[in-house]
Amino acid sequence: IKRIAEDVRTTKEVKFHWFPKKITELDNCHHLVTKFDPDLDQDHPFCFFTSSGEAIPRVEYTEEEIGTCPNNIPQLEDVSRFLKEHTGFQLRPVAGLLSARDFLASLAFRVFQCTQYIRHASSPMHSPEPDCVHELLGHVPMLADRTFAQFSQNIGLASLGASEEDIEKLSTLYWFTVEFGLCKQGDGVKAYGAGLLSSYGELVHALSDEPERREFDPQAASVEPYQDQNYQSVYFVSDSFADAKEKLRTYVAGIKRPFSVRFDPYTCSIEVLDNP
Ligand code: NLE
Ligand code: FE2
Repeated sequence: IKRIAEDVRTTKEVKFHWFPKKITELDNCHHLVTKFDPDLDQDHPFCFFTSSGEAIPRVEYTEEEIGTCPNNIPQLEDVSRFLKEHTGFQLRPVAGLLSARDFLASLAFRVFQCTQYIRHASSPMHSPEPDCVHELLGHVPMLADRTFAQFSQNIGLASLGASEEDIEKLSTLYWFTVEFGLCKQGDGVKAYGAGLLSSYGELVHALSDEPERREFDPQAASVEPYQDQNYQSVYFVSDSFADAKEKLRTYVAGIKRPFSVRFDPYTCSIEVLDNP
């Protein structure tokens, strides 16, 4: 195995998509697909991506916004510090929905790009777009679990330099696990997907008799059509996080890339290795 050149090309001149190799290069990974609708009475400027190391600016939420959550809305900076102590994941603020490639790339560095605005008080039970209720009630508790954190990072690592087609599959896989996954626990089935944990409406639906529930299979989940405006009609059920991680490993091994990647936790950077 030898290290390959900085511009990441193989000797056969196969080109592939640029990807960040250092955590600071995530500053180039904040391309928004949609922006939060600014007509929802926003007088605080929600911040965009900040360079690594900078504290996440605090937001003063209005009384109506605080009323959507009980008591208070935690600040991303405080939550990020907590998470970093537990699994090394940290949060970065982002102003809307990111491109799948950019979002997944950040996971490779254990960075979770997180919205800071809150859904409108008139629809607390479900929001089609991510907001801080979704991030804080849905993603953050899960990212504090070691196995789950590793699972999330592994999806990110698999996405680096991947083809458009594989990015689409990996983000669909992410959708049916990290966002809308179910998992067996004892004799029951529980939700672990963030989109369920932050939406009381969909949580009840997911565990009712209405939708179809299938055993988790990454190959199938990566091509299953999904619903991003309404409740899902299909959910995938994992045996355990460890089992999901194992299945993901097999799936990822089947993705063709002319190189392999390894995360170096000492430098928070990606080592790119030529395939033997
Ligand atoms: N539907 C979720 C919620 O209401 O919190 C958000 C999903 C974001 C992908
Ligand atoms: Fe999410």
